[in-house]
Amino acid sequence: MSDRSFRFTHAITRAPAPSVTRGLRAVDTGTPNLALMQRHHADYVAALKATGATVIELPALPDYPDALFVEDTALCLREGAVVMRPGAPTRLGEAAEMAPTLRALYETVVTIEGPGTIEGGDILTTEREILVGRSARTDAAGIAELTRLVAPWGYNVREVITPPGVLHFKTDCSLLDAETILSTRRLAASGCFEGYRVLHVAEGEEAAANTIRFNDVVLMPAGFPKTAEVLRAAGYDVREIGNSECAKLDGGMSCLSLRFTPNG
Ligand code: CIR
Repeated sequence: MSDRSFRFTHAITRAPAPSVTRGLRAVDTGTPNLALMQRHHADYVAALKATGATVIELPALPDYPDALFVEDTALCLREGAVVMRPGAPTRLGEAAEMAPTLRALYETVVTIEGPGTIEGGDILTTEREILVGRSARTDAAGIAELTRLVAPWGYNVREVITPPGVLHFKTDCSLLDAETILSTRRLAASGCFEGYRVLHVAEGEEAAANTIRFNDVVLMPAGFPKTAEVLRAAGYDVREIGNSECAKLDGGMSCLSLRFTPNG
C-alpha cells in the first residue's frame, strides 16, 4: 500500500471575506459569524502547517462570498492541475481567480472549458481511480471533459452519484488512506465503494463524513465524538477543528483547501 493518496507537500487556502455572510446555503440555519469563522480557519491552517506542508494562504475575495471553499475550483494531481467549472453561477469566476496560483506551482495546468460543469467537492481521488459524483453542481458533460483531460496522465474516472439533497459527493465521504474510506451509510449503500474498506460515521453524525487525511493526521469537524472515536479506534491521529460557521454554508474540512504535491 502506498501513501501517495494522502502525502502532500502543499496546500492552498483562502481567507474568508466579510461577504461570506451572503454565501450559498441549502437551508438557512443562521448567519455565519465572521470572527468565529476566522478563528476556525486559522486553526485549520495551523493544523495543515503542523504536518510540515507549505500552505499558500490566498487573500479574501470579497466579490465571491464562497471563495474560501477553494476545493471546488480545481483538481490537483501530481502530473498537473485541472481548473474546474463550478456549477453554481455565483462561483464560476472563482476558478479563474485560482488559475494563476496553480500556474506558478505546476508546469501543466489545463481547464474545463464547458459547457459542462464540475466542482472539486464532487471528486474523490484514490490510489486507483478518480470517483466523480454527479450532483446538482456536476453534470455528465463536466465529468466527460475531466475524463478526457486526465486520461493522458493515466487516470481512470468513474462516475458515481451524489445522494439527492446532498451538496457534493465528498459531503458524505472522505479518503482515510489508500484503501479506506469514511462514509455515511446512505452513500455507502449505493455500492460505490466496493473493493475499498469502509468505515461508517456514527448514526446521527452524518456531517462528520467530510474529513481530510493530510499527511499523518485526519482533520475532522469538532462535535462528533462517536465518529472521532471510530477513527481513533482504527488508529488514525484525529484533530478536531471548529466548523460551526462554515457548516451554515454547507462547507467542511475538504472544501477549505486544495491539497497536492506538484510535479511529484
Ligand atoms: C456552496 O454552496 O458552494 C458553498 N456554500 C459550500 C461549498 C462547499 N464545498 C465543498 O463541499 N467542496
